[in-house]
Amino acid sequence: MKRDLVFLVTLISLAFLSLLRSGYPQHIAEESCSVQILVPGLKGEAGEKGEKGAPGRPGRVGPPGEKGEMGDKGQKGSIGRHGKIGPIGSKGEKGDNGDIGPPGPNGDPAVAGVRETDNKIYLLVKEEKRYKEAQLYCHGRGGTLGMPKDETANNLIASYINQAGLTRVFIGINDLEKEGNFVYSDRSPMQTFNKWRSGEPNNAYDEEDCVEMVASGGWNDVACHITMYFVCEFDKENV
Ligand code: GN1
Ligand code: CA
Ligand code: CA
Repeated sequence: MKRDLVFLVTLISLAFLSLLRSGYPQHIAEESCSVQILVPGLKGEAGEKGEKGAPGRPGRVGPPGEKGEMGDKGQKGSIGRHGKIGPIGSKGEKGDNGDIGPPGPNGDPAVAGVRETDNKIYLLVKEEKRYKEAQLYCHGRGGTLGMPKDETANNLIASYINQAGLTRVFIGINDLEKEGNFVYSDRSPMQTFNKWRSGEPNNAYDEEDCVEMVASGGWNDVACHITMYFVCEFDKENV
């Protein structure tokens, strides 16, 4: 087959060459045209063996081999980095009670116990205050400055301040609104009962509108701006 193709190509080439040699196609008719047919000769004898060729290209990658036997155990690696923090654990059981702590501090030293009657509580406050501040202190705790309205109440307050070793305290009586018109700090008017010391109230220096009780239980009008300890009074109903 291949040989037939070579033969045909040779034939066409020869015809083409003769055309070229004879010039333009119109001259073809004027010249004699001879076509030689080439026939392949007999196969020659085998040549000498050639030299060894250059090494061929690498072949394709072969299929994976069979798994080999397990090698020896490797050496232990170094310690890795810290891992991430894990989730919060569940709440543990309640622990045992701790030891008993040391005793706490003493109570307010300014408050020296209380005294009471059937319907009143009296509280001696050992903090020096002016009359107005003392009254505010008692009001802030739901009471008033002490208002002795009879012998019993007056005696109770007097013994209270004596037992505390005091000589004077503010009580809830004043003539702040009208000079000479003494009223209790609940604004109730002075009744027949009073414990004015002899010569009091004298409004000394024309500036005495508040009242103190001295250790004897007697009363004296004093300036409201001086400071001293005081007694508060509370109704048991309100406590
Ligand atoms: C006191 O300061 P003196 O002794 O004149 C007292 C007055 C009394 C008076 C009675 C701040 O006045 O209230 O009426 O004694 N003043 C004070 O003698 O305590
Ligand atoms: Ca006065
Ligand atoms: Ca006085």
